[in-house]
Amino acid sequence: MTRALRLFSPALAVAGVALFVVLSGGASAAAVLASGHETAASQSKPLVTDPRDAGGKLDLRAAKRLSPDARCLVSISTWGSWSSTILEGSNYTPGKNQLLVLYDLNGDNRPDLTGNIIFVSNAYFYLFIDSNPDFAPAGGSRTSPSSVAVKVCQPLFQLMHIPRTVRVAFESVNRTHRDRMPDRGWIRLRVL
Ligand SMILES: [Ca+2]
Ligand SMILES: [Ca+2]
Repeated sequence: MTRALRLFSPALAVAGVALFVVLSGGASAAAVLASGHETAASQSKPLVTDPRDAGGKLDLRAAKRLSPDARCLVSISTWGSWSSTILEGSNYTPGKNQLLVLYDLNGDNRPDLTGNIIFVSNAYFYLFIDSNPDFAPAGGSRTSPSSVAVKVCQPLFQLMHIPRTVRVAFESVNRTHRDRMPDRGWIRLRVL
């Protein structure tokens, strides 16, 4: 994990330039993108859909971008309804059930950052990155009994080089049930 390199720090500027070079060449990763490049016209349809393949309460169904702005407000929906308390945790630390946003920043098909969507209290959901207080949490809210919306790209504003596009995937853990959406590959989101 080299997340420290991507946080803004003048002393790490040289390392950041190296990362920028890596980010600029993601040709091999483009071949495995799940749903092609996002366009303004596609924002009314889901970014990705997923079958009823995992069981449990957090069986992922679809993700849809709700806003074209740089914070990337995305709703994540499941096949069944669930209580917000199922994602209860504390600040930065998830409970035993998890709803995750994975970020591949450099195109190597491995997550560079992991966001946990955690129910904190009342109606408040937050997206916390890697249990790391250096990333300010992004807000979220329920959009239906079977969905939650979070500002997926907002934490990336704290990176030294904000990517123009980012590859994301979603994962859930509910008891023994695990799901990934898409099952393989990534969804490309336009940030800037
Ligand atoms: Ca599923
Ligand atoms: Ca799946």
